[in-house]
Amino acid sequence: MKLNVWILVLSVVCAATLTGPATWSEVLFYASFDGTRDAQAVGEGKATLIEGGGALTADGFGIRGAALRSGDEVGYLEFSAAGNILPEEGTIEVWLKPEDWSSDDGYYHQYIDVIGEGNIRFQKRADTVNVFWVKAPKVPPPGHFDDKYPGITMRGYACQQIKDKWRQFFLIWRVGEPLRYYRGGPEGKGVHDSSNPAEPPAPPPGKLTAIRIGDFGGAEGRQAHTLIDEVYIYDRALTFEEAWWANVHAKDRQPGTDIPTTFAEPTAKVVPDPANKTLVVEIDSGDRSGDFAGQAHLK
Ligand SMILES: [Ca+2]
Repeated sequence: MKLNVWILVLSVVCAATLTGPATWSEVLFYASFDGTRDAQAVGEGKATLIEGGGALTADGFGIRGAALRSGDEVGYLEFSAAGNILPEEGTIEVWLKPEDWSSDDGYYHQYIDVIGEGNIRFQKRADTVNVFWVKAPKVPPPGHFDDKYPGITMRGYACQQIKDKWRQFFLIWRVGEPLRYYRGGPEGKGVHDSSNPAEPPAPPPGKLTAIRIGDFGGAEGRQAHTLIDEVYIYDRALTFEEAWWANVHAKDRQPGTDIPTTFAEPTAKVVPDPANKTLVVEIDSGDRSGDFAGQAHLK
């Protein structure tokens, strides 16, 4: 009886955490590359073909359906930034698979480059390091990921791109806060947080004009190709738990839609722990903004 009371009380507390104002909004931009290089977008999302504009793979060669094949002599895609990305805050979610190279190939690979007055960029450096940065207008590009000066925040991460392996990346920025960087694999087992909370806060990048997606920026002599699929740009900085959900459901979510508001329902269950002669009440508040979950032990 006492146990039931506890469950009831805890459940009420958990439900109460979900009654705040909803902040969910929408996906600003989505490209599946399933039969088209155009994107589904709220802004001016049509692809502008640059240098050939990439090619579409056969259906089934993407992480889901077909993918964009980009790289040397194939080109990349350019989309308008108008309405498709917000400079102040957002998340870019993208799957990448090196077709014919691995991280130690000695070349730059520029995958996402949002250009304008400032810059939001995700690339692999020649020295195998992945870099994600947000740069203010009129600030020079960094020469190394360890460079620290006003107007730019960035982070270098051990690049784990391996030939023929899909990897998912979440590039998350909010002006005034450190960048966040999560990555996951095709097994759908969630994401790893490779962020560094000690990084300087992201500067305002100013007006952004174009979103470039592909594999470009390599030096002369590079012969590299990369498959790209399921590109989402959100109007907000995703939480770790939202990114986790997006990885787990990469292949079965409704295409182009936001993470469901119900993805984190509150739960409470009682689990016997005979070894310790204890009942454990496992609580998950469902609050994915603060990551509250815990256990209450009743003896
Ligand atoms: Ca696809």
